[in-house]
Amino acid sequence: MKTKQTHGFTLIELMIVIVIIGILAAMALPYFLSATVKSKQTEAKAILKQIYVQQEAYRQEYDRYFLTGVSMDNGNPTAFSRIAVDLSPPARYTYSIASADAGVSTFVATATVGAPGLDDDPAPDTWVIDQDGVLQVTSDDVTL
Ligand SMILES: [Ca+2]
Repeated sequence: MKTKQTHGFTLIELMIVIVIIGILAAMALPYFLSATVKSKQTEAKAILKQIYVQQEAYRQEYDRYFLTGVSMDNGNPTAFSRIAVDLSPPARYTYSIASADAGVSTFVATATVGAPGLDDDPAPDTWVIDQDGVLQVTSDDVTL
């Protein structure tokens, strides 16, 4: 004699699984978004470190740091080619170099992201590196 068996899941069981998956996805999404923003920040960190290394080389030769009043961005990717730092568009950040003493012994290179921030909010993301190679974030789009 054959008995009739039911296979598969009931609608209630499927609904419970869908709700659990939804809760897990909602919990993971903020971590995923901050991880993508952090990965986008690697552009600024890498180029600022490159600027620092090339500034030290420039200073060895000319006894001062390289300065220009021009920013390096997608519209002007070769503004820093004098110190062999070029931008390959599309870049997310705009880079500038300033000094408190006309480049004699100090400089600060700044990378600022354009609107609308890295994660599509209006928060800016700004990194700086100085003549001592100290790299810091002054406005972090991950936490803003
Ligand atoms: Ca943000």
